[in-house]
Amino acid sequence: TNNNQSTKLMEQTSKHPCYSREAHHKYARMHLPVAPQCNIGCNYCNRKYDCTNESRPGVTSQVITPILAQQKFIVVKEKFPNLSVVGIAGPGDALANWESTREAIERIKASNPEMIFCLSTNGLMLPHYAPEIVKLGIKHVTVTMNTVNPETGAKIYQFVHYQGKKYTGIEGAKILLQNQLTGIQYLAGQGVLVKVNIVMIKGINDQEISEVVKKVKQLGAFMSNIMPLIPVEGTVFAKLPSTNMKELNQMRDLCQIDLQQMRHCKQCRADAIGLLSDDRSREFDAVSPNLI
Ligand code: CLF
Ligand code: SF4
Repeated sequence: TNNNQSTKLMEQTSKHPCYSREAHHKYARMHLPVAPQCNIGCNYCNRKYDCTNESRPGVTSQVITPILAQQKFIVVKEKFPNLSVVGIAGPGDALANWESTREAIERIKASNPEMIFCLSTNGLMLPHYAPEIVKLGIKHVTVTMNTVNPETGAKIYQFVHYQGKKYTGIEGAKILLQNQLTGIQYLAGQGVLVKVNIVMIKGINDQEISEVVKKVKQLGAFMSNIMPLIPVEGTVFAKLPSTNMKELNQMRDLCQIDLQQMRHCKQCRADAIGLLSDDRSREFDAVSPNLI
């Protein structure tokens, strides 16, 4: 029944270290870095594959196949009896590599139906894959959405690759925005708990964040997660100031009036393993040595 389903979802969510603050000291998550490609160009992104010291989204030691991901999962689950979530968060976009993302989830799900599966995406391909996401039983999806204004989007996204074409500027930003909005609304309507990640970029989108939060609340989002820009060498935004904790928390407090805020995000690597505050991924590098 619907009631049983929602009780089960609440139980699951209470064990999700990102969706539940109480869970994050108790339950571990594992990211499967099976998604190397991306279909947009964010001005803050610099994906790396061989970095062992950095901890931020987009960084992973290696990209692995779905079969290797399954093998790695078995090893990790042995070590972490408290593993509750298997997530796909890049190092590119989960949906720009849909075949690999789906295969990795299907493989693990077949023998571990109790696992919570989680996806993180820029949302561009949601109108195409959201029905499949729902059919796979995925109930936790994160969409990174930084603005509801295509002019601001044009400052954040260098390009948007969509249906075989490359779009830039406002044109690209509009396509991305439209698909994010359509996707969030569809997923929320299907009972998926959508978390919206927002990168707070001083002087670029920091004045519009509450507008983003209001909009996604209206579409049925479950919570939002405002994260500070990490200025990375070699990116367009390398020289921008980082947002400090005070500014970040003020923005979260303001947005909390509209929507539940995540406040314990650790801006994880694409291959992170363990508790949010204790990444143990380096210990498992040898498990899957094959690069693809
Ligand atoms: Fe991973 Fe993201 Fe799922 Fe969590 S991370 S795909 S929702 S299982 Fe969590 Fe890491 Fe922050 Fe992401 S702390 S970067 S919010
Ligand atoms: Fe990088 Fe993610 Fe943006 Fe793609 S969506 S360019 S992987 S930050």
